[in-house]
Amino acid sequence: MNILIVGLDNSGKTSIIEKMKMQGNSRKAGAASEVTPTVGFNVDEFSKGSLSFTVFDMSGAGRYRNLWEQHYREAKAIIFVVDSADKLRLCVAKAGHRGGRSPQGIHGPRISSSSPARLCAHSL
Ligand SMILES: Nc1nc2c(ncn2[C@@H]2O[C@H](COP(=O)(O)OP(=O)(O)OP(=O)(O)O)[C@@H](O)[C@H]2O)c(=O)[nH]1
Ligand SMILES: [Mg+2]
Repeated sequence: MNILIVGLDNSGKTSIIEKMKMQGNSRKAGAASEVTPTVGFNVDEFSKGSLSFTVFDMSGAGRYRNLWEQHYREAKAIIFVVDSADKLRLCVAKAGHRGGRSPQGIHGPRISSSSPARLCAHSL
């Protein structure tokens, strides 16, 4: 099952995944201070009981945001991470998570009540 994690750069997507790795203890995970901006995207595998997840951690940097929409169709769930402490860019994130194309190059998933997409507010 593919899970897509998107959101603005520096919103904490990779940090959340690193914490999940530490909890699962599946393999050595980087400490928060070791997390660097993602180039393109990273792929990680997780399992819980009989369920296996393939997590696509997408870069939020402007030049890589066009990669998000290439993965929407195959994603079983989409998580849009927002840094709730980044008040200046909350409106940019809002435009992005509602879908469509924004001037900032965010091609967000269309979120509706029947959509698997979910919003995650991450506070720094
Ligand atoms: N203090 C604090 N810092 C955090 C927390 N989560 C992430 N950070 C820091 O925020 C910065 C950005 O985190 P990333 O996880 O790289 O953000 P990202 O969304 O993956 O960014 P891109 O890969 O560029 O899209 C890093 O320096 C992290 O150490 C948190 O809960 N608390
Ligand atoms: Mg990242």
